Amino acid sequence: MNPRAKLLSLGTLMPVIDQALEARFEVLREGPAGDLDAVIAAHGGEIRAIVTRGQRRTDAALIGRLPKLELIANFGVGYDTVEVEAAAAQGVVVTNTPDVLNDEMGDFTVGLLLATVRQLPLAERHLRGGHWQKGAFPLGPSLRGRRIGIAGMGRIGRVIAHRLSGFDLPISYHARNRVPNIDFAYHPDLVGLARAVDVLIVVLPGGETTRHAVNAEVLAALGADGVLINVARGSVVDEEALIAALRDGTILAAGLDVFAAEPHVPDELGAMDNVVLVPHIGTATHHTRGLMADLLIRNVMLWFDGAGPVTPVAETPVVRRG
Ligand code: 8YV
Repeated sequence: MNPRAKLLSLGTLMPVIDQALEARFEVLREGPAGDLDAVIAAHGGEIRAIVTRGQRRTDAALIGRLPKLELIANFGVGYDTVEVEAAAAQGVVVTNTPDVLNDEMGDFTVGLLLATVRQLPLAERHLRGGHWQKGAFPLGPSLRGRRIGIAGMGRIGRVIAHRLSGFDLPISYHARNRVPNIDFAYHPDLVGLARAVDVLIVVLPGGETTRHAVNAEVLAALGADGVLINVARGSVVDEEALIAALRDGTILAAGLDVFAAEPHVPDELGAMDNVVLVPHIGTATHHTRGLMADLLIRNVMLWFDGAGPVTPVAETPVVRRG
């Protein structure tokens, strides 16, 4: 019997993924302190796939130490922690888990928007803290009359826009290019979009090209009644500038699922009442994480069956194997 192919599993994956992979592969893992050197020294020449959920970077240095690497399977649609250029240069295919999470992200984003604008967590704290008996929760902001802006009109952005179309509010968007076959107003630059709306929903992909795309200028353009919702990546927003904008009233409020240095969340944000903070849970349901797990497993299995991956990313060409 042929020895099992060696696969490197980075970070904590769902048990269903671990079980499926262990049934077919020799699964190697980082040391207890996240130390990879020992495992690479022992097996680096034979590792043929990496599976990761992006808790640590799969960078050029790591990829370069694995000469037999063929596949990097990323758990998540965003693969900003995988250095795709280095993978492509070495002929390694990268896969992600697109589409199966679009509806969940649409639902979640609407929820976070409403929670932020209608101050639901603050109202709940008011009730649980026993303050209702002493006085009604004060009147607060509304979604009524607002103009919605969506930064990023990819698959998730389009689902969010579709969901919000039922809210009878004008929707406009910014993306690198105008998206065909949609009716929403297009803004070629983000500052222009921020100036035109009162709610800015960020669904841009992460990575260097979008780093701090939402900066002090964008926040100033969003304005004193403005609400920022970030369900994309913490890196897309200049967190320091956001903290300053929330503190000095440059914008009204923010709802954040993602942060610059997760799981660290700046104390300043935690101390503010005009922010809703949740721990990167956009896709965190049994239903959707199950679909993401299935897709990741299928990508790995089909690759090693010689049938090619299901969802390779655009940057890495699929080399059909003989
Ligand atoms: C997950 C995500 O939280 O799909 C993504 O890009 O950010 C989320 O679905 C993450 O990938 C799993 O840790």
